[in-house]
Amino acid sequence: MIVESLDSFENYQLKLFAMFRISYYRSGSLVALLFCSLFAAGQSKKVTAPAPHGAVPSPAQVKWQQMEYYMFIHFGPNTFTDKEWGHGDEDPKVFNPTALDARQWARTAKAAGMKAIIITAKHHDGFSLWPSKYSTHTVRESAWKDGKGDVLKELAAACKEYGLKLGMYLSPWDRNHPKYGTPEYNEIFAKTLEEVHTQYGDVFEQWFDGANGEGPNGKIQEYDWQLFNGTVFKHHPNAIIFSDIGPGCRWNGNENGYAGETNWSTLNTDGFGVGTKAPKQQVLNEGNRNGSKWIPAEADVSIRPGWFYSPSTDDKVKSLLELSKIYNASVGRNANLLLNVPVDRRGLIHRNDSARLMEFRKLIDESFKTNLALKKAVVASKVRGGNKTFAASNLTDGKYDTYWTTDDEVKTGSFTLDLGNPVEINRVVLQEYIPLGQRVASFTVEVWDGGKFREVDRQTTIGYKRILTFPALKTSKVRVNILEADACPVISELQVFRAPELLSSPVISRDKDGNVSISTDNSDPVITYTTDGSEPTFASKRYTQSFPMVGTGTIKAKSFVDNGAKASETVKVDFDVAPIKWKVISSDRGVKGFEASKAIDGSDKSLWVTSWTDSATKYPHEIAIDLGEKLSLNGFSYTPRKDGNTSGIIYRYNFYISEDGNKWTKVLSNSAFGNIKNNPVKQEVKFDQRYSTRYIKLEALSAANEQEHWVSAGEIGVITK
Ligand code: FUL
Ligand code: CA
Repeated sequence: MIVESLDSFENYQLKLFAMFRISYYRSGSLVALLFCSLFAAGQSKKVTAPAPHGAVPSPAQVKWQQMEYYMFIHFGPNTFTDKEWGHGDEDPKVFNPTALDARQWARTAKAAGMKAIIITAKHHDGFSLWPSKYSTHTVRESAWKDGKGDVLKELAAACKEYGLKLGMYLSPWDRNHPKYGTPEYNEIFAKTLEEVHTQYGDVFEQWFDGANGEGPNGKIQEYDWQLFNGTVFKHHPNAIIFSDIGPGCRWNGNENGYAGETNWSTLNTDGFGVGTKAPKQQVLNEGNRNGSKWIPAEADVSIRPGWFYSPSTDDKVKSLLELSKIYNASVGRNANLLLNVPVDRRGLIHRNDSARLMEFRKLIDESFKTNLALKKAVVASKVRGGNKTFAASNLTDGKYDTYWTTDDEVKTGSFTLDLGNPVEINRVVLQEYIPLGQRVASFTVEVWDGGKFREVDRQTTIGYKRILTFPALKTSKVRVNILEADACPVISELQVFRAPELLSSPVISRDKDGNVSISTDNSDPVITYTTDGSEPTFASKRYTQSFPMVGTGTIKAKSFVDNGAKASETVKVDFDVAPIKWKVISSDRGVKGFEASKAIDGSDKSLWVTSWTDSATKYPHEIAIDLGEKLSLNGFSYTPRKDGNTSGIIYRYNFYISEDGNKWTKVLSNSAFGNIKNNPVKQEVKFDQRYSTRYIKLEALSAANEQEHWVSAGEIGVITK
């Protein structure tokens, strides 16, 4: 007989009691005795909680996980020089915010629903946002406040005022420090850390960047992680240390905010290190099932295309839909979300970012405001020891610390939530009780369609929090089946919600001939658009078929359904001249299917790739283009492949112009696309001056993946605006 939940377990005992009473009357004292001992056993049996399974989090890691969402701030000389990776040779005087207000940052983070701020106290350029004794490249040498300012001090005070925790990003890679690349530098870096961990109060997280390149003297540093971690722990024993491999939390393996659909909080670190010695990106993204250490994932992503502020990205702040997808794929996949909001040249968070953050907060609040499962009846196939402490009702009591679980040897099971009358839902949230470890490896969610249960999702891991999203449906019952677990499942919560649904925005594209198409995945939409920069409304021009836009221009489009009652967010695309008359004239033509012409066909999905099998082909690789007419160029763009593969992505390059395609003038020498490997977004490079030219040439000098000898490009374009 299966015991259906605790309630029915109690019924079962009553039934037994009744049964035995009858038997007692029939066959006398023997049965009565038997019954008494059975009943007594059922009553007095002490059912203990499951033992922890595998690696488990420290109490500090549990608290950290419950923070879920906090702010990253990238700020420094790059903010003023429009770079992603500064060289460390910039004049510190460039750092000169005109209206810096750390209270505005903290106020914004708080209002956004975030729990903390992590600041780039020192990025790869070595510039320190505090007057460090161990560097001459700091706020002290800057023009800001006549060298008397201290950004960390102002931020620490602001965080305290707004009840936010403070975290420190410090890059061990230092392109400024003269001692970088010598053993002495490790001591210097440890002293630097010491300043940050002794002068600004509590630090909840220390963020160690894994990037490790050359210093000013061309040498690469061997980092002393034991010394660095030891320094942090000496002053803040409960700090969570982030790096590729923890020990507190791990890099998520990408910079787009998406944790693995399978995401174990455990990781095997033996034999691994940070940077080039890190586990494969997929392993960082998914963790290791039954890994030896508890090192949960943190998903870091920027609200803009780059990590640092640039005026050119003021209109490229991620949409609400993009942010909500990121949230569901990070917090909703057992990772914490570290969302970067770059501070601008005034020293303030730009209104476009803060406005979006407020919309996002509102969406999250509305999505998870009403837990429709709260206090609703839930029945489980099995309950540990039949004991009330572990009853299925714990799944819907709204408390993380109470959970449903089964007997040790029972590793599968199901529980069914009864919502009463059918209600509309589109989110299911599940939480494992992580102080006892992560256990579930496979599960399904089903809904009652009136006649039978229908599967709506099938997934692998749950972890601290799993958010499942699906199109709204009406149901009265939700059943979760745990199909596989490494130990008896221990589930804290089952919650269901009806979140607001956002209409997805249209996608605007243009082909080589300059024809613009707009598409959407919404059913039965009306798409309207404008070409004069104005906001499209339901009454704007309707999109029915593709139309030409061969020169520079801006298109804004929007989808509508329900006769205009519901609208998507607006999408905006700026086009430069279309590559109609362009031709590749270089000899390095790529391999079959990946010809150089694919880099100028208007689509960043088709690729130019040079031979990756023929090791005789080596850098440099070039693409020379005849623009078909003389154009006044302000810069060029390089769109790396976007298929998730970083193979052949260019890092260093020269750029040339020519009147005739024979004699070339180098206008950019040994330049680099900073951070392109981890964040492969479109690179827009501006020249120092305008050049009028008919021919251009991009000469790739090295790949983002050092060992590769080939090159790839999604698209190459020019900037004439
Ligand atoms: C990377 C860095 O190289 C980027 O510039 C950025 O700081 C990102 C968060 O981490 O490793
Ligand atoms: Ca609970």
